[in-house]
Amino acid sequence: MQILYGAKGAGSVAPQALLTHLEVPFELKLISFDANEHQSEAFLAVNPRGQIPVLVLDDKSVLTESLAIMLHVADSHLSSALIPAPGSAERAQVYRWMSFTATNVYEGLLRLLYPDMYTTNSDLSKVVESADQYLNSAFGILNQALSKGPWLVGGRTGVTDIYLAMLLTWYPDQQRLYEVYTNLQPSLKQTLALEGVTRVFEENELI
Ligand SMILES: N[C@@H](CCC(=O)N[C@@H](CS)C(=O)NCC(=O)O)C(=O)O
Repeated sequence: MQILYGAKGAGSVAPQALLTHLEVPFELKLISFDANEHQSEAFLAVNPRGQIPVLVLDDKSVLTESLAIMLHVADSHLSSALIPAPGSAERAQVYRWMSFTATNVYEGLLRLLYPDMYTTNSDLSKVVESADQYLNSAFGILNQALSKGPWLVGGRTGVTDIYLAMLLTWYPDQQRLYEVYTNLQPSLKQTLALEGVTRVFEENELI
């Protein structure tokens, strides 16, 4: 059985929601950042980067990086219609928006929420300020992309939307986020309507 290493409310939520929605059997192994388990010898042997999520596949190979995990799981269930066919123009858009959200939104949120990781200066305010600007620019672009309907690709909710939903719920000022970028909340709601997804987000206390 596949093993998903994760932490409550953290980057494992999107893979957990995807696997749950697809009814893929998996074991969830939660690690505690408070107890520094991500820096333990045992966990570093799994992911030397000391980060979650990690998916250990049935053949025991280790897959790190949330983007890779999401695409691999969706690819393994092409009939679910959560990801368009390889080589199609729509699949290209999945690559575009998964990369965009992983590199702009995920990374921007890490800077916003954990500014101490990005500076040696005791004044964290500049890191926070620039991260917020960076994120808002990305949210504006996503808001525009969602103007045609509450999904990023292909006229239906898919793997990119599940990934985005996790990231949206991390932004500290949820009220402002959805007031300013009015297409984001309809996208989140559509994604939460997928079977099993609301339960995972609730268990992780993201909603
Ligand atoms: N690029 C990685 C980022 C993963 C990441 O930053 N995970 C966080 C939790 S959301 C983590 O494990 N942080 C612990 C650390 O960086 O020491 C991915 O997309 O999977």
